[in-house]
Amino acid sequence: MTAEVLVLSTDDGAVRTLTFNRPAALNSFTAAMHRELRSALDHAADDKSVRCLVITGAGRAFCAGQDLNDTEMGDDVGAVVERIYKPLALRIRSMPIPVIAAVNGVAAGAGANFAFGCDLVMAARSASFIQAFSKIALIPDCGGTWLLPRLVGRARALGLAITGDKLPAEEAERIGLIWRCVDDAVLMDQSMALAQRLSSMPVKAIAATRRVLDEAVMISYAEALTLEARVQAEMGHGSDFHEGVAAFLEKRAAKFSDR
Ligand code: T3D
Repeated sequence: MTAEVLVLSTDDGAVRTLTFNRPAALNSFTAAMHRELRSALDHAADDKSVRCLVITGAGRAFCAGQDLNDTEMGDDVGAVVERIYKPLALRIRSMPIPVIAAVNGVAAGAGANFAFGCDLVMAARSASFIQAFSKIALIPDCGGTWLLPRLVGRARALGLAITGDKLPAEEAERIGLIWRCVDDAVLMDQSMALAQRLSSMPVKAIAATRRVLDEAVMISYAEALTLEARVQAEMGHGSDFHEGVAAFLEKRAAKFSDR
């Protein structure tokens, strides 16, 4: 008997799509699914032909967070967060390429915060986001405590985390928690169109933009300006910068290749 693939991977040009594939359990994370996801993310990061990643879920959910039935994880919740969710949150935030979460249905617990850790979140109109942690006497993890207040401010972050109420995708877009809410029927087409567009952009500069924005919220204005100068120097030495300027001056489309 062949084992079921828990994270499907397909390529379309320079765009790789990863699909969580445990629909019967709303794509909740088991230890086995974590192993496949981590391996798939590492492969996408290492594969120079991949220039944008889309992550979505099979069936009616994006991801319902930790699988609460999975015995392989063990009882030590803190150890699971340290060993699994912390590296996952760091991995997604340090990908060398842009990452789009195409949220096709409910995203709960670590499933929601994993999506918020992606660079752009596209969500189907029927999708929703739930900070399910408080319902089981936990705190938001997978980066939620850091991401939520930065995305929507302390009042909304605390409200969402304390109540664990379901936040519809339209409302998530309205309060700035996600990039776009679109009709269910066009979620994948629009996510793929965005991914194709990003894959032809200077992805190294996109990844650097994410890194500097994340660092800038924790340092002073003067330090942020110094950081900008340092990273801009790095970008200025890239062949993408020279190609972008040359393409502009020659009135042609740029062909970016740095990663
Ligand atoms: O070690 C650690 O735990 C630390 C790490 C923590 C990170 C976390 O993510 S903690 C948060 C864990 N997630 C949750 O608490 C969410 C639990 N799920 C729900 O609250 C609901 O399922 C949803 C609101 C997401 C969706 O509700 P609904 O009514 O649309 O679907 P449902 O009927 O509840 O679920 C459908 C099936 O999926 C059902 O199985 P069944 O009865 O058909 O065999 C349900 O048990 C299963 N399922 C959904 N979420 C999970 C799950 N099974 C295991 N774990 C889940 N998280």
